[in-house]
Amino acid sequence: MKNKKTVYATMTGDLFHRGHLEFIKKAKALGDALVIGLHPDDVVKRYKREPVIPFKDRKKILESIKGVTEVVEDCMDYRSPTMLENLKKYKIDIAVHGDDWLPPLYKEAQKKKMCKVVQVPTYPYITTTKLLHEIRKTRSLRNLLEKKKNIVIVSAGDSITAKLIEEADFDGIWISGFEASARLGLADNGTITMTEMLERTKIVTEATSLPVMVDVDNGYGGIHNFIRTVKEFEKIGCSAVCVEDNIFPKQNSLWGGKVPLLSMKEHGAKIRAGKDTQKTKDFMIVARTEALIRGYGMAEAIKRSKYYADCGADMILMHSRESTGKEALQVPKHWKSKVPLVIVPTKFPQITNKQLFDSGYSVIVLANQTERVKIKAIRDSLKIIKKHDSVNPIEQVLSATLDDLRNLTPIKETQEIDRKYKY
Ligand code: SPV
Ligand code: MG
Repeated sequence: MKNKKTVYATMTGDLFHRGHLEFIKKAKALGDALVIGLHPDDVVKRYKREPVIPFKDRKKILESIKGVTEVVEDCMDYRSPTMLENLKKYKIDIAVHGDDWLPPLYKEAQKKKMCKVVQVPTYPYITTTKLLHEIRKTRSLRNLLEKKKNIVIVSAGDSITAKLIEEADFDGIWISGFEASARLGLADNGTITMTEMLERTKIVTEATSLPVMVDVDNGYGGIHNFIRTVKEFEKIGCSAVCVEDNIFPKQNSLWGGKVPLLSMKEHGAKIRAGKDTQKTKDFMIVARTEALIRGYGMAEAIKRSKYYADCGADMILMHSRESTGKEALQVPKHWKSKVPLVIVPTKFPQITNKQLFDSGYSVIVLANQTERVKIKAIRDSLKIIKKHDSVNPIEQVLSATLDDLRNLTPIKETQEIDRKYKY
């Protein structure tokens, strides 16, 4: 009994797959008994995401795997039982972890000489994150809307922001024409081209598995331009495009007074053409009217939206900038159709998402907050660096770590490829 070795491995074990199985085999081969320290749901949520499979089911699955002696709760160091408590309690000889990285608690156990720490090669072909990525790729905004009534999508124009939005568990991504134009040094007045938006959108669709809705302004011209827009954005895996009834050149909706709008019939024709063009049934066209923004009144906004819905629009956005939010909250009361309503609450941030959903909206677009917080953070940081003539003060507080930045690149995937194609 004395010479028997007990091995300990921590695990999330979510969406059990071949990688877990291979890891368990390798861990068991190191000793005679294998204790799995399984992370409860609240713990997983703190360092990763809400697990798909609840703790008690993950535990049952693991207990039924050959080679697993016991499955115990391991709360890392968030609460008891901590990993280090378990190492003592179960008289662990060897703690085992994949060789992709070593968590700080394993390092601590090693340092305190609580047990031996061994790293085994990770199975390179699958991870739960990859599985989720694949599943979500097939998850369209349309599917999501059927399952979940209240959707919040957030703007991203680069892969880091997109990944952070996914990490923060939002439902989807908005590619903002305003932001994209600003990044190119352009005003939001239709100067940006369709291909420039497409390039930026590709980066985001590659980086995340969330549904992506693209602000395609007025479709970059007439019907033919919009047909091409629908073809191109659907091809790269977008879930939806949002097209507004602005004439060319457009003006940003958040400023300026009454300007002429495209005729309702012409915008409707664009939508019909777009719907006839899309290849998959899941792709959505959001028809946006600027009638409220440009002072044409609620009746005109409703009339136009009804017409656009009759032309096949999958969702309606009656854009509002009235700063008390009353106008926006009124819109659903006037909307008798089942076609879902989208809202962009930029100018009335005091109205909560709950209030907007309760009033009848289905989709909330947070159209530029991620970009605006960056501006402020960069500006503040630069002031501090200038003042102290050193980066040290921001390293301590404001800055993400280098590892943080590196982990927002596909570093693991790159390592897997290097391993797979070793020559
Ligand atoms: C955008 O984000 O580009 C939008 C929303 O279209 S707004 O800026 O309010 O027009
Ligand atoms: Mg826009």
